[in-house]
Amino acid sequence: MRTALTARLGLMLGIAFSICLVTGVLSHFIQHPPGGFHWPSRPVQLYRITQGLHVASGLASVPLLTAKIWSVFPKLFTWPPVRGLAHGLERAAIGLLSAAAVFELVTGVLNIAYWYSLMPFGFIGAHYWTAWILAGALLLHIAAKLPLIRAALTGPAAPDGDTNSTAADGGRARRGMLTLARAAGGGGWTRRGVLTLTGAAAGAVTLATVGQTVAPLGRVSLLAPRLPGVGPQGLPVNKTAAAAGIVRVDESYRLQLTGPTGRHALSLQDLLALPQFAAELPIACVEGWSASATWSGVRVADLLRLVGAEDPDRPVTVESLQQDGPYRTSVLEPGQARDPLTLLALRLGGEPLHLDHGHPCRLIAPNRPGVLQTKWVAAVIA
Ligand SMILES: Nc1nc2c(c(=O)[nH]1)N[C@H]1C(S)=C(S)[C@@H](COP(=O)(O)O)O[C@H]1N2
Ligand SMILES: [Mo]
Repeated sequence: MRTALTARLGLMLGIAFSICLVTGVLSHFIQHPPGGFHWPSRPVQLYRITQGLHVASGLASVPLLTAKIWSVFPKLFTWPPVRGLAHGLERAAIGLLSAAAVFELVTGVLNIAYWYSLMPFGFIGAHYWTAWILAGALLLHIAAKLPLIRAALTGPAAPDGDTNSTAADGGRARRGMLTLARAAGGGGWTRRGVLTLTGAAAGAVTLATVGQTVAPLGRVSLLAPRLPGVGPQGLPVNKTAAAAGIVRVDESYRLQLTGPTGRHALSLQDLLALPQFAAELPIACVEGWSASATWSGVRVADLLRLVGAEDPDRPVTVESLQQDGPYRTSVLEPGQARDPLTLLALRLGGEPLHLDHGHPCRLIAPNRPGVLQTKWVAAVIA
């Protein structure tokens, strides 16, 4: 039963990893766009969905990977460890695959939990490049095991699960493996039992965390570090004003607006005197949570018109009062900058912005990662 079990777990894990890879690479490209890559400003909720899938599929993979490694555990001790070049390469790919998979899941969970102190390396680069190593090793592994996988998923269930053993395995390896398989807990467990338990564990992990994005499930999401609705003005805060070094914003505040036909320095009163628009838009944080809110303020497109930046190909840079830190500036693609829902928000839920949410004003745009929704905006440059 073991090979069939391993193949089924592998299939589930392959699906979860594929969703995780595609949504993760997409998120990376949106934040670090390679030449020629464009991300539209609609549908409004698209990034929220892709990033929610990234986090959910990654977390559901934790019990799947645990069960998969458990199911092949005895094979780690087969003898001899390497039988020729092809077999040696195949085993090296499995070693790389397991190490990369464990690394991705551990760093992903640490990221969601904000435990950066446990990662003495750049999280973004390490998590991104290891994903490609994982994808490569996974393809090699699937190619090497294809005949076996096909037999295990389609053929009749083998009574003892050693369809993997060929005559070349030799009696000793085979007996050793079977003994270890039983010792490692293989005996007494049916395939259905293990699959049910693993599925239940994956479901429990999902329920315990998905509330950080799906608000009605917040009550059962005991493991979610952030919940929609919890925070100042009913919205979580990712970086507080104090953490960003913003102590106080006073009457002397001016938004510096720069474009082809000139510069303006706008006070908060000036901004409030411009036409105000409302938009229901989510903050979709790459660290796993998302929450929708009602924002109102000035359209960025209207500000651009004030300084002659109507040119639809002109990108826009937004800078924060924050002095340093990777997220003190962000760039709006030309189309996103001119979307009527893209606001310099002055209000949240009808009240002036809380300092932690970016008072006196913050960027909020549709279909955009949270890290690019710059708070405490000091300058808009087109
Ligand atoms: N200036 C500045 N803006 C920022 C950040 C930051 O560190 N500095 N963090 C971003 C991140 S990671 C997120 S998820 C959102 C969260 O907005 P909120 O704290 O108002 O919910 O703000 C973004 N804006
Ligand atoms: Mo974020």
